[in-house]
Amino acid sequence: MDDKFLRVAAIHDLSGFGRCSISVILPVMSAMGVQVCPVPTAVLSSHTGGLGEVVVRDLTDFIEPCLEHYKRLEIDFDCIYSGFLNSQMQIDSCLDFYATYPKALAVVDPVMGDHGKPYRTYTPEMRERMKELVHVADVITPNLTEAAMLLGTEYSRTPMTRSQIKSVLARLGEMGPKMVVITGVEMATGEMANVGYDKENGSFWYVGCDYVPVSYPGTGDMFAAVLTGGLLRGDSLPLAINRATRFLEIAIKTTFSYSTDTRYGVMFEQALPYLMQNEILSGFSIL
Ligand code: PXL
Repeated sequence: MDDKFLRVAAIHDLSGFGRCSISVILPVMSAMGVQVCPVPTAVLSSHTGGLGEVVVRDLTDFIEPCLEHYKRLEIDFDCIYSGFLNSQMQIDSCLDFYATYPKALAVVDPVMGDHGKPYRTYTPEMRERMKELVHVADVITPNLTEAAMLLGTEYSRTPMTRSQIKSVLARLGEMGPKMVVITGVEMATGEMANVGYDKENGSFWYVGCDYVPVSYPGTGDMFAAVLTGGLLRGDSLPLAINRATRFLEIAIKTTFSYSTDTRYGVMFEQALPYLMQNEILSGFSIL
């Protein structure tokens, strides 16, 4: 009976304070009617974005036995979704998860950095090996920093033309995934956008969003969670990007209106009912 409903294994960290990773993925996907089974890669007192000395407990030795337990239970997953990883060995464990459930939607959020810089804990070896996860993924959701790391190009803050971002999407598609979504792209027109590429039908998509002059941690996690929930519920790629973009826009603008400390993350809790409406959207266009 329970198997009729959508179930996701989310291989990500659990950060207590600051609204990122499992702390946002769980409520967001639950609101979308999707069951999340967290597979924590580490437990942290907060995210690592400027909140001082963080208390961390690595869980590298937890992931593989966790997978073994799920195999013994003979439960199935509709999606395996990996995000923030805490060691190189965890990349092997993620590869094992993807290989064990070949029919599941393989979502890889290649969390590695932001604003042109790698996160402190992401070693050059881990960044190199992230390509192995991208290779087996159905869907990847890098920001522009992560896209540059994957492609081995220089990160540039210069706004992009439509043809430039299409080329980035297509080159990431050549690395393996069927769908590529890049978040937080500043366009030469001055607009901010999230863009996508569906390799199977060769389509490129554009969803613009209102610019807010601050940046919050965890927005990439929240975006990937809504996108994944949407795809699992049957959204086309542009519909899912549109849904994730609108949700983030509501949550970010609400937060900005309160002038809170940006390190505390996005006040998305009041916006969760939006995800329950399963509204049909049309705010996307061809890229
Ligand atoms: O949102 C990405 C993320 C996830 N997990 C941890 C982080 C960050 C970004 O800073 O520190 C622990």
